[in-house]
Amino acid sequence: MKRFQKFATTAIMTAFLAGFLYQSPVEAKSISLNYANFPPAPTFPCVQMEDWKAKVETQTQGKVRINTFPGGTLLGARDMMDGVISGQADIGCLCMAYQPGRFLVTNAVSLPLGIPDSKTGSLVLTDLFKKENPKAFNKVKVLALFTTAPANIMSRKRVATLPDLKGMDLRASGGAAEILKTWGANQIGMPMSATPEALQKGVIQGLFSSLEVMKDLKFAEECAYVTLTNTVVYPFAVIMNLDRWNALPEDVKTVMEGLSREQALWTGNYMDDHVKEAVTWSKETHKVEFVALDSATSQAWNQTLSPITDKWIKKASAKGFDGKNIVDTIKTLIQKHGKDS
Ligand code: DTR
Repeated sequence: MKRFQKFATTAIMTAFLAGFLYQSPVEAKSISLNYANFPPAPTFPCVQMEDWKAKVETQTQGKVRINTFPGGTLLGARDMMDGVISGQADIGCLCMAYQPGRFLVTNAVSLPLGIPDSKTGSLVLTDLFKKENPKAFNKVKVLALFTTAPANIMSRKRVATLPDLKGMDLRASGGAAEILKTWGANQIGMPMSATPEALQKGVIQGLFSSLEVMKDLKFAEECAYVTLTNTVVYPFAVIMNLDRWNALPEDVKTVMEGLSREQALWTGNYMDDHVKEAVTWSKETHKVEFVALDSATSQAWNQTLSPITDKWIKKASAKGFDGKNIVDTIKTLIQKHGKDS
């Protein structure tokens, strides 16, 4: 009996140890990363996040698992950069317009320079970043960059002239905010995630942004009018904590780096198609009126904007950047990528 007990104890111990030491190959190598996003799940930054996640998980054959946190559940819009630097999240989605002073160089794509769509904007931003390698991103790894489609006015009241805009409480951030101020609106800054409530409560009468939110955030229910200005884009970055990046195996880094340009293109195309879909949906479902400015009016509106770029060049130069060169680079890149479309 004693002998049997000894045998059983040894067998159990061996099984326990084997279980302890053995992990399936996938488990042994599995890397888990938390990805924070600030707006709700149906919006384009979260759609991009899910696409990136699926591609990373497939291309690393399950070696990496990405846990996604939409809707500000892990980090809010303005906490994104510092939250990723400090490791509260491993990866985060950053809208640079919410901190225009901090991301001066990359926010230059928000100047009124005529970026025609999200695909062009995303490729321009990706190439600008590669060329300038801005210091503002020294403490993170940048995994992907993209922009929205150009901004238009979504409002409760019809806007067809500059006097219509005078004093209207409209929400915009960064470069787009400068434009609204120039046109005489009462610009109010807040992240997109705070906008649905502000609109419902009447704190704002509309917003200036890309039009996919008419559908994704149901702004078509509140804004009966859209004035087509097709003015500026908002730049975004997917950023990763530097220690977590440095600790990744080389093959995983290669997969993520390989997705950088692909994501600029994918997101650009997704956004441009989705804007068209949102416009059709808004007209059909909510009878939204789309106000097109005639060419003389649109020229007059655009003419008011040229001092914005000059002012930005002066500001950037005062901070030690070659502002004129950055603007010229963006113009050249718009020509280059605008032709690819
Ligand atoms: N236009 C910026 C960025 C933006 C456009 N669409 C979305 C959707 C969700 C979050 C941000 C954005 C803005 O208005 O904030």
